[in-house]
Amino acid sequence: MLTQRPAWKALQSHYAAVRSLHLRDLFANDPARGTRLTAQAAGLFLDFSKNRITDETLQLLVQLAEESGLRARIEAMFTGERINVTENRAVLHTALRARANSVVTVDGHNIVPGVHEVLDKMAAFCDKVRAGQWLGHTGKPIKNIVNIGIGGSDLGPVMAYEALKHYSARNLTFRFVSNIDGTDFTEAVIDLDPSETLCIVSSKTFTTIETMTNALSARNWLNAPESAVAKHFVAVSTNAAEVSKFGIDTANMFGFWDWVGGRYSMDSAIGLSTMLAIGPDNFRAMLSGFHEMDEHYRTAPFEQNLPAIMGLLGIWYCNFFGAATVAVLPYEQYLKRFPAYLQQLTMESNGKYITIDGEKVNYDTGVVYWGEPGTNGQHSFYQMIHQGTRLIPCDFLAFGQSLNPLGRHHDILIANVLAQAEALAFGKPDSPEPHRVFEGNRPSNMLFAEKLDPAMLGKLVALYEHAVFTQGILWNIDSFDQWGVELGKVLANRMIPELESPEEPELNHDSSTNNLIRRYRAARRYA
Ligand code: G6Q
Repeated sequence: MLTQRPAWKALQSHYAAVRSLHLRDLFANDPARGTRLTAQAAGLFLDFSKNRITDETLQLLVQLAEESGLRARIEAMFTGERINVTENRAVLHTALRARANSVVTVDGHNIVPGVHEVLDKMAAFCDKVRAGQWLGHTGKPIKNIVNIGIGGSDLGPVMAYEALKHYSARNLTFRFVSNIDGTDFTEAVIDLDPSETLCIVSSKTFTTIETMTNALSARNWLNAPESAVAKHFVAVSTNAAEVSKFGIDTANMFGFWDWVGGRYSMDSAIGLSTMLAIGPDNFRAMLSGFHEMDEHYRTAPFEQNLPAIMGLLGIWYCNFFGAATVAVLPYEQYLKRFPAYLQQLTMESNGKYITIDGEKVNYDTGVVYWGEPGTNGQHSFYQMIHQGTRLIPCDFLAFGQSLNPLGRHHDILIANVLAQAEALAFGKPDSPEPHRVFEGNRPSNMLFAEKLDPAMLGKLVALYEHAVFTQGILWNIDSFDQWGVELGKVLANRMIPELESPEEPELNHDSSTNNLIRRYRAARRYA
């Protein structure tokens, strides 16, 4: 049990001593702090000196990781052990970016050649579409790509498209449809010509109600004979039978495997829209970035290991300071969907109260991830981070170069992110008016890289994937299942006929749900 570990107990008494230390004093008494409490890997620099820690904190957190067997669990993940215990699956998103000559075995079979086969097939397809050689049923080249998917089959593709837009083919239009709300599909295609549009139906299972309903609406929108479907629909899935039932030629299906979790799949064939946007070479550069961070996580000592440090600091704030959230604040407009992407990665992975041994935890797990790009957030919720009553650790992300240099914009942007971290840490204690006092001592990480490119995006995503893994191991939970989303799905499916039935249905829910169903039926106006 986590709370019985010697390092945990040591951290508890250590916390009692550290909680009252102020970053002002920690910096004043230790001029080297700002350069010592840093780490770097693969061109990514992490300054974690503005955290409420001492060298001893880091050492105890690393000890906790060691007592929790983190090193062995990392190897277990990378080598394909079935560490997703509730689904009895291996967890091998790292194999998606393994070098072509490496060997990763699942059930005695090397899976790496299959990964590269799919990548090659994706590349050939993308080259054809990008060259204007993939023609729609009326002979027009494809100009628009619509990715239809939800959850892990949407958030990664949307985030990556936005993040790497600078590198994308601007003659192609990309849209993403996820929500079952008909407005999502309607607005996504409102200005598109179906005869110039390719739909990617992205669904691991090919049974997800939102995706299949949107795919059917897209099929109707195409408004063309059955023979046209193969030219306008491709699938990314593990379920060939359902793909061909839909009418998609399985020659135009891009596969992946049950050892790729949805929220860990943006670098599998689920990234087909990303590859269409940025091209196969850039996609491969992104995979190399992922791989570099994988290697760093697997080999670097925890004291210098970026994902381990970030994961452990998360534990420090969650379990000792009682922080309930982390704000992710990218000072890079192209990363505007990064916080939303991280919400799924972190919260679906670690929002769990049952351990892998089937027991209820007696400590907190998982925190709320949220954020907006800077500087926009500064003009809204930063107030609470600076002067609120709650502790909100922040991850700032900043880059040395703008992808769109424009006058003084980038210097002003970077001055703001550095100033925010400084203000949060050191505050302004000496104002005569209480409302102008900034207590400071509000912790943050600063991630800094030269510029955002495909490889760097891969590194950033892998960094958070492995930070999440680190926490999941210490919390002793299964970071790779998602049973918590099942109940709502079952109940909704049961309710659909009650909403749609022409006769008044007999309702056996609670009185609130019954009443709301009756209200909806009365308000329902469309056919
Ligand atoms: C992610 C989850 C979930 C999943 C979606 C879509 O880890 O498993 O978000 O990605 O429910 O599932 P399909 O790809 O099967 O449609």
